[in-house]
Amino acid sequence: PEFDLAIRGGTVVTAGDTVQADIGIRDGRIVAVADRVEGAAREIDAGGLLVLPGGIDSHVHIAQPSGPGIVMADDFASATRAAAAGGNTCVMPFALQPRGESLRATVDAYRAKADGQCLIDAAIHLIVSDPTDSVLGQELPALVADGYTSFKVFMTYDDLVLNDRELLEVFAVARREGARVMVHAEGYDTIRFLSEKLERAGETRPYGHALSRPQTVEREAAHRAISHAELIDVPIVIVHVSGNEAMEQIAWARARGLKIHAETCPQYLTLTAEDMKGIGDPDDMAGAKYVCSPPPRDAASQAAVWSGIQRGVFDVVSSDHCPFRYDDPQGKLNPRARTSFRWIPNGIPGIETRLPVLFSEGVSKGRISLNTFVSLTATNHAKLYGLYPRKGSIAPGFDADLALWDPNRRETIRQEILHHGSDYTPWEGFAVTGWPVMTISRGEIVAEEGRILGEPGRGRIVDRTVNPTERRAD
Ligand code: DUC
Ligand code: ZN
Ligand code: ZN
Ligand code: ZN
Repeated sequence: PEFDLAIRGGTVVTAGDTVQADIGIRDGRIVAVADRVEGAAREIDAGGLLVLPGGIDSHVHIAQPSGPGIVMADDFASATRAAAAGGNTCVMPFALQPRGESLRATVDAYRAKADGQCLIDAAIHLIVSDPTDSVLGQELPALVADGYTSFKVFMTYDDLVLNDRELLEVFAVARREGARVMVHAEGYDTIRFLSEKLERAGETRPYGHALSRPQTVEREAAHRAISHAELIDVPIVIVHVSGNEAMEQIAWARARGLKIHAETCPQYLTLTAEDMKGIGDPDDMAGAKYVCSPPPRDAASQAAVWSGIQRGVFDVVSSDHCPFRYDDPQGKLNPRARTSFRWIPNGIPGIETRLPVLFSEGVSKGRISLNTFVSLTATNHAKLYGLYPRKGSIAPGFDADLALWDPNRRETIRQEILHHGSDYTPWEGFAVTGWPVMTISRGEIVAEEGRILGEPGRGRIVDRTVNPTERRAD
């Protein structure tokens, strides 16, 4: 047969188009998008379904070191299973450099953790925590050349924070090598000042986390990162933008002609700081289930972020999946967590719920078009991080990474239907309209109706190349 697989009768959606078409797949790639595709070894009837590019989640944390006594709830096997069940075909986790270690050793060890585990494809970002001369001068350039073309820097956390000088040095390397920098914009000193003040006042419950990181903390850091990016003349991505304050800085920067990209996440569209109060839950630590950074804000911020999505402020919506177990001494309820919010590990699971939550709240509720959904969840991730034109759209030559959606299916998100390693979901009981019913990775069905198919280890680690036009001399 001419094709290994044909997807027939569906509505094919890309960032630019919505058409009735069949898709022909051979050797894991899309080879035809046409009125009628015939002559396939196997056919899937997509009548009544949407056929979307598989989700790309360019901001997830998997098996990442998280401090003494704390263990992340997902390894590559469970994270990629959960991602596939949630309509994704590619995830981008971070290899985190512990201070004092070489980045190359970090990357090698992280790749070994992924080896033989992945159900779907993954591309690896770096986290630079120790920009020594050899990291800046040799390791980073060599790693970029080897396909690790993006790195994240942090403006807070004891073990990760870079000072302004260090941020500038890393930005300069990114400019020279054509790499993409992601910035966690929250100001370290202000958070310390507020945290200690809250602790002295006895405000140690999970909700103190929100009080310790108000929007000014995020806005100030966003402005500082933008100023550094302007000085170095390098584009940056401000990740996990939570509300209007940081958005205003981004709009201000763009009005100056600066290339600032932005990411937000479902938690900033659907959760609020109030959730960290754990109201209605007899367990007085329940608010810890929602502790993530930046913290979700309030209804006005949710509206601002929606408006930003509609106005094109945001390139991508990622999950920032950063899973810990709740009822676990190595997770949210570690022995120190009750003494202060400061010891609650920051992060929430969301790799499997990102797409259904955004589809339902965005597309089903009429806030965004299907095409915008595809841009925000797949195409722009691929473009921003060097996976395009291999992934992120539906056209001949692209990997056959697809998600078949039933736009009318009603589901209620519950922990018991999810595949992640966490023991809870922040979206427990959240009702959605629209659901991914089949996920296809390079032409192979990897998830169908919540069942996982396909062997762990079939997923590949994707190396990327920098766009030569992004490389610039000093
Ligand atoms: N930043 C992230 O990007 N993820 C989880 C925690 C954090 O601070
Ligand atoms: Zn972050
Ligand atoms: Zn952009
Ligand atoms: Zn993150």
